[in-house]
Amino acid sequence: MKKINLKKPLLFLAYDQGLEHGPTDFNDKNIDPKYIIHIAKKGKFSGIIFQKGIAEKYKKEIKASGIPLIIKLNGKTSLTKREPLSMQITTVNEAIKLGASAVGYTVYIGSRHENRMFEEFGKIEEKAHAKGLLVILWVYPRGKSIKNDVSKKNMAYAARTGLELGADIVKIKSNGKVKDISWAVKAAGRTNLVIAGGMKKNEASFLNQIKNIKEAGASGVAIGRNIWQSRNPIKLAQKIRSLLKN
Ligand code: FBP
Repeated sequence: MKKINLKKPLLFLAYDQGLEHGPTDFNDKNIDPKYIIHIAKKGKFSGIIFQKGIAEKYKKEIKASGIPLIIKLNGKTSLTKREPLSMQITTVNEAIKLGASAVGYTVYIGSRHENRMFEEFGKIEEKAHAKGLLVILWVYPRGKSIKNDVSKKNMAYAARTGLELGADIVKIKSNGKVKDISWAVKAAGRTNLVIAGGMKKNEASFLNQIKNIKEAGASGVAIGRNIWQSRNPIKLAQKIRSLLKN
């Protein structure tokens, strides 16, 4: 099991979109998990995020890359239009068998079903920590009651939820404003805060967003589409890493 160093800037490569969005995000190149593993290795990512199926089928390549593996334990498709609910698909033990260094879980705060996800996550967090794994919590305000998921208030609420629920790293969406991210960093306390990428943007505005994330004091980013939809993902990863270090 490769360790994730929480003292260094965090740059995670997310690739659970095949389930969350369907293959609609992909082209001929990035539909292949081998290409993503190659990017993670050459781009020196802090970790790569997969659902268990890809982790099982590409175990050999993941191991050879030497990049820490994060297994997402829950997930859902985008086909249901009900109040958001994402339930557990696999277990901490299975993640360990697959060689994971950390497990990931999404909660939708504000959803009618948030308590079910909290309950499930609570058990996962205890088990993962008992077995020495890091725990990464995606916290996305979502559902009928949420008017603006990236308001200053909701970003800080998401960040604080990560601390309150025992995550080592909390992943939130952001409005890109330094002062709002910085308030969310404070709200997360000793939980490391990373920012999600979102839809593909032009490189200059994406890199500007990374500068703001760094200036706000966040621990890093966990991004997918902006990397593997880029024409030159490895070069882009280098640019992001150097901005996060400065
Ligand atoms: P992106 O950088 O591609 O936005 O990925 C980040 C992420 O959190 C993924 O892990 C996840 O699949 C996706 O966003 C979910 O986003 P949403 O629920 O908004 O569709």
